[in-house]
Amino acid sequence: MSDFPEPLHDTDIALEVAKPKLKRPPLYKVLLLNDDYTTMEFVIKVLCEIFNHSQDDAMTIMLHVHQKGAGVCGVYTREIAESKVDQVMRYAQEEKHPLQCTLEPDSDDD
Ligand code: TYC
Repeated sequence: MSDFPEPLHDTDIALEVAKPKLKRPPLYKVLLLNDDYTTMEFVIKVLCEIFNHSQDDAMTIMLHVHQKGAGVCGVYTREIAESKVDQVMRYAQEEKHPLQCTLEPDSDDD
C-alpha cells in the first residue's frame, strides 16, 4: 500500500504529515564476572567509583556476582558502556586483579 493518501481529484495535492524519525539508541548491559582472586573490597570500590553505586548496592551486586558468576553493574548507551568496561579493565590491571568486565545488548530494551 502507498504511504500517500489517495488524491480526491487529479488536481488535488496529496499531503502527509511527516512522521518523526527519532529512535532511542540501543542499550547495553555492563557485566562483572566472578573469579577466585579479586578481593571483594576491590569489586565494591569498582562499583562505587566507576558505576556510582552506594556502598549497600555495591555490596549486594558484588555478592550476586560472587554467588551467581556474573551480574549487571549498569545499563548504558554503547559508547558509555564501552568506556565503563575500559575503565574497569584498566583499574583492575593497575591494581593487579584478574577482574573481568564485559558488555552485552540489553534484551529488555524495546
Ligand atoms: N569471588 C571473589 C572472592 O571470593 C570476589 C569477587 C566478586 C570477584 C565479584 C569478582 O566480579 C567479582 N574474593
